Formats: sequence, structure tokens, C-alpha cells
Amino acid sequence: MKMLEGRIAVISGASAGIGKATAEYFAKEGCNLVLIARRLERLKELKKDFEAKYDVSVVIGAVDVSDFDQCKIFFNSLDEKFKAPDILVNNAGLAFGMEKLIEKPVEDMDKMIDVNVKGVIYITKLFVPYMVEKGGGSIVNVGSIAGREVYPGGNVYCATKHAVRALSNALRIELVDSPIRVIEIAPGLVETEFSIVRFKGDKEKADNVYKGLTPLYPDDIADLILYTVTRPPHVQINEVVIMPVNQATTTVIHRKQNE
Ligand code: 8X3
Repeated sequence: MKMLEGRIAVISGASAGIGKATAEYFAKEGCNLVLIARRLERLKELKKDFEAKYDVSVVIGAVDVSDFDQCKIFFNSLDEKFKAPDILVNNAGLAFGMEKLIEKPVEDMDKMIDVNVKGVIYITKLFVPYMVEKGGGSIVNVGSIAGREVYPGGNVYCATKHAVRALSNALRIELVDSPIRVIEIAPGLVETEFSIVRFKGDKEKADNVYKGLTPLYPDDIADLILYTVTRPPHVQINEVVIMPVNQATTTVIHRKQNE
């Protein structure tokens, strides 16, 4: 028996990295999917691939989660059953640059706040009332160790991930009288497009982030998310911090030479 047979999951930031891996882990377990991301072409490929391989239904939406109107139009276009998912994974997020706050371009700061914070709020605000009405489910917010620590150059990104933690805690309080569980996953270094985006396409800088250690991979996070949402319904895993074995904090990382 597949663990998520016939269930429905909404995943933001689903076109790559942790979101994509989570979508595939869920699909393998029989879960129908609502995949949200900005890149339509990639979503189309995933839909085709998952529907063929796993015999699940996949609905896709080319949506910028930081734009409430876009979120709402997409949400309103969904069949009623997809408005009330069993699992909501707020995964969309990004970082730009490592400059000091006073040197950081305002557009970069705005973008991080808009996607990482407003994106979580908007998607939550749309789907969670229907989850409450349905009477159960799991909300998974993908935070970061940057939501627990602050490191040089992290400023606004760290602030947004602290906000994700605060929002997760707030939701857990507000949903305490419902069977909905709120789970925050806070990873350390995960090798994805994250660093390429952070360094605006500078591959050398991006590669250096993961140099000399085995980082986590998107599958490691997907595996953990699947674990948290498949516990018995009375169990709520509030938060999990997950790092590569050679990472202790955002800045204490053991790197082997010449690797
Ligand atoms: C990503 C982890 O340490 O690069 O959220 O900020 S870190």
C-alpha cells in the first residue's frame, strides 16, 4: 500500500530542487499534486513525467507566489478537491547576494521578502481555510538554519527565514484546536540552484559553497518531509533542523582540501 494513495499535496517552488524532489517522493507514494512555480515549461515536463510514471493527477500553475492576485486567480481556477489538500508544502524561496545590508540592492531585498515571506503567507491564506474545513492535514514550511542563526552577509535572507519560523510557530498556535499539524523543516547546506541564484549565475562562487564536503541533496529533504507527513495523525513534528554531517552551524563547516 502506498503511503499517500489518493491524497492531494500542494507544493510551491516545485520546478526544481527540494520542491521537485518532494513532488516526486509524494507521487511515488500515490499522491496527486498541485505544483506551483514560475517556470511553466519545467512544470509541464514534470506533469507529463509523473503522470506517466506514477499514475497520479498533476495540476500545474505558473504562479509567482509573491503576487497575491496571481495566487488567487490560480486558486480560484482549481477544482474544489484541489483547494483542500491533505498536505501543503510552502517551499518557494530564494536568496540574493552576500553583501552587507547597507550595500545590498533594494530590488534584491524586496524580492527575498516578497517570495520567502509573503509567498508563504499568501499560499497559506488561500489553502488553509479549506484544509481546516476538510478537517485535517499537514502544513510543511521549508525554513532554514538561516532562520535560527545570522551569518555575515545573511542579513535580509536570514530575516526572511526567521520570519518563516515565526509564521510556522504562529500557525501552530492558531491551529491548535484543529487536526492540522504545522511542520518546519530547517536545512543547512543543500545542493540545489539556490547558490546559483544567490550568486546570480556565477557558477564558480556557487560551487565553492559546496566544495570539500558532501552537502545534503534535495532527495534528503524530500525523504524527511515524506517522513514527517506520514506519521500517525496525532503526531506533530514541530521542527527539524537537518545539516550535512560536516556542517555544525552556518559558518562552522569542515571542508576537505582538494575535493
Ligand atoms: C540555506 C542555508 O546557510 O546558505 O537556507 O543560508 S544557508
